[in-house]
Amino acid sequence: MEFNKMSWVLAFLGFMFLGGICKADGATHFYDFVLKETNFTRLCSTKSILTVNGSLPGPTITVQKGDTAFVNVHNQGLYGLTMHWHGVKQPRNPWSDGPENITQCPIPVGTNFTYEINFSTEEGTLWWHAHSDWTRATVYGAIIILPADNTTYPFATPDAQETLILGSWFKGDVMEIIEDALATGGEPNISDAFTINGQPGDLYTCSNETTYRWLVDSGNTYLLRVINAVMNEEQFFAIADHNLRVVAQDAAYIKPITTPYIMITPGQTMDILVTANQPPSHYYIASTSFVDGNVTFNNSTTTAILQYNGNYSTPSTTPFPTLPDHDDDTAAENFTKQVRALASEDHPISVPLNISTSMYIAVSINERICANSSCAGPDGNALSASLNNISFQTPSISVLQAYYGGNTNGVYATNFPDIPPYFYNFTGDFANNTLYPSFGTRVRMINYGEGVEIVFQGTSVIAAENHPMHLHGFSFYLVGTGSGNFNSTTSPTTYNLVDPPEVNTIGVPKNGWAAIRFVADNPGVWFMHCHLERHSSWGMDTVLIVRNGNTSESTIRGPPAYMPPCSNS
Ligand SMILES: *[C@@H]1O[C@H](CO)[C@@H](O)[C@H](O)[C@H]1NC(C)=O
Ligand SMILES: *[C@@H]1O[C@H](CO)[C@@H](O)[C@H](O)[C@H]1NC(C)=O
Ligand SMILES: *[C@@H]1O[C@H](CO)[C@@H](O)[C@H](O)[C@H]1NC(C)=O
Ligand SMILES: *[C@@H]1O[C@H](CO)[C@@H](O)[C@H](O)[C@H]1NC(C)=O
Ligand SMILES: *[C@@H]1O[C@H](CO)[C@@H](O)[C@H](O)[C@H]1NC(C)=O
Ligand SMILES: *[C@@H]1O[C@H](CO)[C@@H](O)[C@H](O)[C@H]1NC(C)=O
Ligand SMILES: *[C@@H]1O[C@H](CO)[C@@H](O)[C@H](O)[C@H]1NC(C)=O
Ligand SMILES: *[C@@H]1O[C@H](CO)[C@@H](O)[C@H](O)[C@H]1NC(C)=O
Ligand SMILES: *[C@@H]1O[C@H](CO)[C@@H](O)[C@H](O)[C@H]1NC(C)=O
Ligand SMILES: *[C@@H]1O[C@H](CO)[C@@H](O)[C@H](O)[C@H]1NC(C)=O
Ligand SMILES: *[C@@H]1O[C@H](CO)[C@@H](O)[C@H](O)[C@H]1NC(C)=O
Ligand SMILES: *[C@@H]1O[C@H](CO)[C@@H](O)[C@H](O)[C@H]1NC(C)=O
Ligand SMILES: [Cu+2]
Repeated sequence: MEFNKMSWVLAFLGFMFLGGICKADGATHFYDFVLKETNFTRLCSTKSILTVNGSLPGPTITVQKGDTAFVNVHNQGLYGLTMHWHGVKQPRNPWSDGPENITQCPIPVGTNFTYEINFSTEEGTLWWHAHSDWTRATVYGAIIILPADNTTYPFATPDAQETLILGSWFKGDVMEIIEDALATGGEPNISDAFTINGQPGDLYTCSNETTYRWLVDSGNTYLLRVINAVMNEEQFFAIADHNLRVVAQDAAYIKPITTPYIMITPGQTMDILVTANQPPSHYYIASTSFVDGNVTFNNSTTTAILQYNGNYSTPSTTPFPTLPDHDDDTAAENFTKQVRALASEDHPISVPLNISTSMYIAVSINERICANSSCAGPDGNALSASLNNISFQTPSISVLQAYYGGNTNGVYATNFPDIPPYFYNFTGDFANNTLYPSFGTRVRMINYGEGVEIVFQGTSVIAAENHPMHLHGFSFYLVGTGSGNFNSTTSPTTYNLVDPPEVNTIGVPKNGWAAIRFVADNPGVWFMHCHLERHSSWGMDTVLIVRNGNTSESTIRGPPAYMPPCSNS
């Protein structure tokens, strides 16, 4: 299929006129993504899934730091949906950020929408995924951001690169799975496999012929990009007999960590140096879930094979890496506590020290009361989830459209609370009044330029577990984590304000807290949510709206000439 080059020219001109500025540096890239149903065979059966261009994972977007990419998404699927460029800050440009009915309405079937992806400070690995219901289960791919011209990696240039994307495979239809779960109020079905680059691997039935193989040359050092696109479980990941040297997380460099395994939450990306320094052979690469809550989860293990090139006899047994137990908090923490920003002269950081906006957000699983205990969740109620006891309701007109047009009535309210409604021992026996949230579309308005601190407080309501919180429009500094309740006097004394990692997704420890900081220097409408998909579906979400500053450079851009329509606008 040929796409009209004229539409690219028009999109580009629109960008020049409406965007105002066109950066002198930075190249422009154009991609066409065709969303369509495609048959895939996995786990002994064939089913039709939504893909980009028929591939799983979808196409890789490769740019250099500071570039711009235009992605024209042609929806030839069965339902409307949106796309998101996870971890790309999109300065002043929420129009292309993507979460459904937050920054845009779905792209209707049979139409196209061009996203403009503005790369700024990001360098390393990010990813893209659909951002409508559970469509991201099959609609995802890598974003590789290479150093800008005349700059290099802060380590010896690797001999070659490789990308491994961790995913979930469901035998059923993902849209039906979440619809059914929301209708009954119970837990959605767990996935049937985890995958590496779309393949379950040798430990699943009918999968060993297609196990993903990464071919390496003895002696080479590779830059391995690992992306966690799994739907509902955090992951441990390791390669047999090969240490991992982690050098970046969420497209920002860190002080190198040498480790036998990593813990990576859905939404996170890690850049890892791997040297092929073992006897030429085959070695298993494996990934399995890290879930520390009393919840049902997929406990299976996906594998790929690291296979050395050359002449040697195929080993009779392939070494398998040691992965921590599924609920091993200590192992997860041992890794994540080591992560510190590189914070070098070439890659400086700037941690906000003056905080003018503080929020303390309780993160909970809840119940929605069902008449006659008729639902399939605990106590005959429906499962739900909340931030500060507000369970987020997705509007049917985009929050951005309402905000920009000044017509917010009935779309959202600006009273998202800065503190939980009740203070109690959040990590102890939960109070009954926190079990049932209220429901609404409440956002937090933030003035341009504020120094913002958000402390996420994990709670034990229904089931304490680690939650990967993700913020759109920003990367932020993870200045502290701890167990138990956050104490506003003692906890901040433990902060790392020297070299905290600059990330876009963090695991809030089970029955613990995590503190993040950022400067609100990106005007727009920015979704904030748990990246465990079922929690987000249950309402563990909110929206931060950063107001315009006083200059054109601190003002949200105008909308592109065409935005997908909201059906009742
Ligand atoms: C996707 O497929 C379309 C139609 O075949 C093609 O024009 C486009 O270049 C493909 N995109 C990528 C990123 O491969
Ligand atoms: C997918 O498979 C189904 C059932 O096997 C078949 O009816 C359908 O035509 C296939 N679709 C495509 C696009 O090949
Ligand atoms: C994309 O959509 C625009 C307007 O929405 C339309 O003018 C154009 O023809 C479409 N292009 C393709 C290739 O479908
Ligand atoms: C990179 O360096 C070359 C040679 O020094 C110079 O001509 C070019 O302008 C530089 N490019 C950038 C983007 O700075
Ligand atoms: C896959 O497993 C089958 C059955 O155990 C075996 O016969 C076959 O050789 C295996 N294929 C590969 C590529 O390992
Ligand atoms: C785990 O959850 C189940 C219900 O989902 C409950 O019956 C059980 O008591 C819980 N176990 C613990 C240790 O909390
Ligand atoms: C994995 O989960 C299944 C249920 O889904 C359970 O039967 C099995 O015992 C679990 N295995 C391990 C090792 O936890
Ligand atoms: C975590 O680190 C501590 C101290 O370095 C060590 O004693 C412990 O064995 C580690 N635990 C795991 C599960 O790696
Ligand atoms: C988004 O809004 C549209 C109407 O514009 C509605 O059809 C759709 O269901 C909404 N999506 C969600 C996730 O609520
Ligand atoms: C909160 O509850 C936990 C678990 O019961 C307990 O260990 C902790 O001491 C309690 N904290 C306070 C401040 O009471
Ligand atoms: C909590 O409150 C609800 C509604 O008021 C009530 O039905 C339920 O029995 C209470 N549960 C406990 C454990 O107190
Ligand atoms: C915070 O810690 C201080 C010092 O240990 C203590 O006096 C205070 O009671 C704690 N505050 C809360 C809310 O637990
Ligand atoms: Cu969560």
